[in-house]
Amino acid sequence: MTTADYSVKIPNNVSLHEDRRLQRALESWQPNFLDWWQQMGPTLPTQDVYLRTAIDVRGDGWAHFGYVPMPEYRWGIFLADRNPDRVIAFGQHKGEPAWQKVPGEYRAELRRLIVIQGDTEPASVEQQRNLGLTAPSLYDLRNLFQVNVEEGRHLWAMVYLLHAHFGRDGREEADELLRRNSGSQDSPRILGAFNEETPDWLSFYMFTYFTDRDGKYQLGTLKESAFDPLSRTCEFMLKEEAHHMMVGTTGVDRVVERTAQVMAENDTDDIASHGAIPLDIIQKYLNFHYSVSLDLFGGETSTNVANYYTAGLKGRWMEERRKDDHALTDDSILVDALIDGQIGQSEVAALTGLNTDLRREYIADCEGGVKRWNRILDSAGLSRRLYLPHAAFNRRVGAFAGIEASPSGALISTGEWDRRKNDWLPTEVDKTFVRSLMRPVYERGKIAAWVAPPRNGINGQPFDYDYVHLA
Ligand code: BYC
Repeated sequence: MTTADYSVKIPNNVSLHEDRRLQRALESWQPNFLDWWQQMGPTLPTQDVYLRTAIDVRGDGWAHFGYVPMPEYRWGIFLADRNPDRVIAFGQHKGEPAWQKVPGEYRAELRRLIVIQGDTEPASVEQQRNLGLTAPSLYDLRNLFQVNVEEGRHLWAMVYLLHAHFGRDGREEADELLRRNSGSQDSPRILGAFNEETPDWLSFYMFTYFTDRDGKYQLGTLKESAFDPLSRTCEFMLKEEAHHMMVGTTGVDRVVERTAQVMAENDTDDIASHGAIPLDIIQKYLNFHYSVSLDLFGGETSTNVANYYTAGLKGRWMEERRKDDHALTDDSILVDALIDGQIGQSEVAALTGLNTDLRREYIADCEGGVKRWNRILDSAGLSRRLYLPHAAFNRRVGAFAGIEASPSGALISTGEWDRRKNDWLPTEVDKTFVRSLMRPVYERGKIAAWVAPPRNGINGQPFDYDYVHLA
């Protein structure tokens, strides 16, 4: 079944009505979710928003556009089509049929992976809840809300798995996903980056570029999972994720474009007084979001990831395209490490280095963004360039958690870090300046002065379309 049934309380393409117990359990979670959305979701009141809703997982069905009052958005459960012949592609169960049920021996690990994934989704909605109050255009406002409702749906995706496959402890975990909150002292979100603030739109574009991109890569590895319902859920989530990538990539493009334009027009780097964001501040935001996102991949070496892989729970990015034995028991990999107190590399078993493997794929992808942004600077006739800081810079997880390094990768003392970190990471003054530019522009076809308009609208609509009707 691919078409979603929208005549029921919880739209779904998983024949929920055939399992009354599960249906009732999810229906009793639903009001808690809606309460959470009411309390922790977007704060700007709206009448309706031009949103995409999935009605079918195939063809164009997943991208059905129309005006929707936000509280009436139909969050549902959608899994990509099942391939009845699917076999496990890696690890010790390679070649066996994919699992439709959770094997008892892997229950705790699978639950942990699903909970960590699920925890990030509502966290990002919480982080972004006030951004509507300062949206630079109706187009951006609509994109923000699209990202928010889809993160809400991704939470539903994980909660469905917890309810359907993990019994009572799954239901308890689903409740906990609504209880933890981003930045909370008592019950914070699980991963570091999801407790940081997203207080302005430059942070939002950087977050959707760098942190959502971690989501793309992690979902890509879970899509390989031997546990077929997880794989099918992630496959569908990845389709929606592409829009979030677009928001980040073109968002940073547009900030850089406007900055470059104002720099070129005024022949100066010092453009704050002209109402645009100086390149130095853009670089500092990039340094911050990139480094906290690198932390999301876990340690350079990890026995957790080795066990996940061997068990078939979490694969590699593009597992099936890799030309090796998909077991990796005899292979090795060079990973970043501290060697005699110096930044270097060491050779470890390929299995324990799998977080590094994924992080490398991610870094190569991030380099694509920097190239784009530098092309924009180049076309404006400017010689300045943006760059990705070294992997050892500002790390709190993994091999470099205990040391300090400059963006170019020089090992430095804590004293030097304290003296120089304001040159590399956004300061309170930088953040206050960026916030001072964040005044809402809600008029059709208008845009704030610190960001260029997009090249294309949404779903073939023009930029000046009335994407959002405010309350
Ligand atoms: N913060 O063995 P290690 C997304 C913990 S984003 C705090 O190296 P492992 C999205 C770790 O849990 C994608 N703690 O880690 C984006 C472990 O704890 P225990 C989210 C951290 O397990 C934007 C200990 O440190 N999905 O979808 O190999 C908007 C030792 O670590 C952090 C996933 O992450 C951290 N950054 O790898 C919306 C996929 N890093 O076991 C959505 C599921 C590590 O000692 N998660 N720790 O208590 C995983 O695959 C893995 O758990 C991790 C960590 C990649 C997160």
